[in-house]
Amino acid sequence: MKKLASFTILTTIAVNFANAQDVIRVEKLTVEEKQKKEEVTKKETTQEDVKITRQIDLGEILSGIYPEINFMRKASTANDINIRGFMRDNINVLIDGSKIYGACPNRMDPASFHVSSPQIESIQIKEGPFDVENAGSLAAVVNVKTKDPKEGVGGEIGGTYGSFDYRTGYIQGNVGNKFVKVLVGASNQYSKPYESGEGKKVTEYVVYSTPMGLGRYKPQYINDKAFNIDRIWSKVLITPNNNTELKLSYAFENARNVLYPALKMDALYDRTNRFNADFSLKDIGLKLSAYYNEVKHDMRDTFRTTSGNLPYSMKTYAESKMYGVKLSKDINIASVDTTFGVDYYLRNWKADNVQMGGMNKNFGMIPDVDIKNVGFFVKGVKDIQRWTLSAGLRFDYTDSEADKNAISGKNEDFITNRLLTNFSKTDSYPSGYLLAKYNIDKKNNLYIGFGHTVRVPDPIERWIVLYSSSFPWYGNPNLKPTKNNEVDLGGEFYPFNNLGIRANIFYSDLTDFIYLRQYPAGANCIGTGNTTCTTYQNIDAHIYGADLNLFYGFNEKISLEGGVAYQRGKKDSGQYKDSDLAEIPPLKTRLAVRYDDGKFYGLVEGIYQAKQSNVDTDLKEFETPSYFIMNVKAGYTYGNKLFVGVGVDNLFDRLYYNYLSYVRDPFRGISVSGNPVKIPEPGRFIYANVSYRF
Ligand SMILES: [Cu+2]
Repeated sequence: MKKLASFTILTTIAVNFANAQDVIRVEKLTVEEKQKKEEVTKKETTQEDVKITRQIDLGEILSGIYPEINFMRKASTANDINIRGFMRDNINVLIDGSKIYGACPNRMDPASFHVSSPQIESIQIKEGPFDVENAGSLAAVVNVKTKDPKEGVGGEIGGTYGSFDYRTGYIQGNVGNKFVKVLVGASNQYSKPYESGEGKKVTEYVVYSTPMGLGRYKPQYINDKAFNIDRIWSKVLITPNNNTELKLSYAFENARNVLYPALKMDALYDRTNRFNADFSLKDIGLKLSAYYNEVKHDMRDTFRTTSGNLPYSMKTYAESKMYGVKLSKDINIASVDTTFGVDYYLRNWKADNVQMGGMNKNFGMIPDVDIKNVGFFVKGVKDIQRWTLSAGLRFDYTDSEADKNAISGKNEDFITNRLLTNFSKTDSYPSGYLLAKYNIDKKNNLYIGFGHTVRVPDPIERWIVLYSSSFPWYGNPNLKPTKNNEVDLGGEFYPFNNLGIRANIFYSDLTDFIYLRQYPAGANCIGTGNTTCTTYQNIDAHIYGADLNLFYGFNEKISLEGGVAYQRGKKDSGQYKDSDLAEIPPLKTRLAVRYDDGKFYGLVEGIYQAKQSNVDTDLKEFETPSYFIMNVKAGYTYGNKLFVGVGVDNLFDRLYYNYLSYVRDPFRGISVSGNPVKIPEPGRFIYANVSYRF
């Protein structure tokens, strides 16, 4: 029982990953901890090991562990993460501390898509408004840390084979001595479109009405590729002495033929280059990092009937670029562990759209927008008897500018109709938090925290322009940044040595929340008749919720894990008929029994998600029924070198839908009946993982 107590009490959910010894650690840091000193306790209570999964994408993996995390289903991969009801730029997703943004205006390539599981060392999730080290962490921050090279010579080769011709393969090698270490890896991930629980290909659900008739996949693409992704990555670690560290990394990703049944186009390619440089002097707590990343994205309706005999009828080409630097320094002032920092980033985003096979050139769909941000932050942690007190403060200055001259063709109508009058905007704002944790004893604790966070409107929300005769879509340059005032309360409790409970509740009061606004065409928009215009508005809203996770150890080998989360969102201002906020996932629960003796591993889990009837009918959201599915998995580790795992997701082959299974306006496909085209989740999915370390 002693082993159990010092073990990952609450939440060791070994979802499978490639290698028994080489799992991905997922850490949830709800409360700011005193650095270093409390590291050990933190890991005990908040770490999840991801051991065996289909490894399809981060959204699915995280949503399988934490009930308060959900994902938006648009394709077989590349799912967007939703944390406690917050999505898109309302949460910050970082790779090695660097900001990265997808290029696609329809979020085909969210930040979390630009890193794959064999590259990942650990994932840190901080829910709530408690991050001042990064600009724009409105409601949560997720930092994906990639693997560092190690000393010695070694490597790993592995792969997954599964239903619907899903296959991944990867190899990575490592060589290094005390002074310099190098890691290089490569992978491929491929799949055909999956089948739902009723045995239909996901591509067959795509039947939507278009002005020309019906839009669907051409017969030859119904069972062709769903995605084919190549990745390479490399990292060099130089340590001239124990105190100094220089890390340089580069990664490339080429995703081809990614089908997005929930959208009207598919990605022909999505190419990413990521560079990171990190320098640190440990004795004086100095860190300097710089990064650059770029994504080039080409999407078309080539695989759909809407393209007819043309190579495509509509196409968008988009590019996103990020440049960033950050300098931080740890100082102990009057026994308070303090960190000061300054950071800068430049985010550039542009997109051009063409329609009618190239006849209508809607250039400047995202008009070459630059967002430049400078931020200063300070944070500190101090222990006073049983209390751990922490606080952070940040100040940001942001300059956002669009290039009016990038807008041409029919898109100029938005300028002539005076819907877009303003092409530059500056915002400056403070943010910060206060947290108090009361340590009842070594393990039991309670905390309360308050945070005020801000995020600037993204380039789409302020400046997108997309001419269309039926759904013109344009940004609102006068949008104000969204402000979140949030209170979080929670704790960790161990009533018995073998029972752990972690619970959190939060209430988020949102001012100037950025929300879609739709209205019929008229004097205030382009188009006539049945045209619906889509833009953005600031509204006041609130989101609240709770989650609870528990762990019970029957003995050292068998344990029970349970989790439940609920969140609700309401509008408080703006012109609305329906006060429910869109895209808020319903109640989700998870219960699992696990066996783990170090060699054999087995897990049976049940996931239930309730019906969602709190939908925003103003944005034409629809109710989604509840579902219950079961997953099983088992693995065996041989001699610490070979790992073999097998799993079956959705064991009973249920047909079910994630509530976030269709795109809210303006880009969704509407079926002939007028309902949105919803994308079902995969049916029974059988897979096997093998990995070997050398
Ligand atoms: Cu796209």
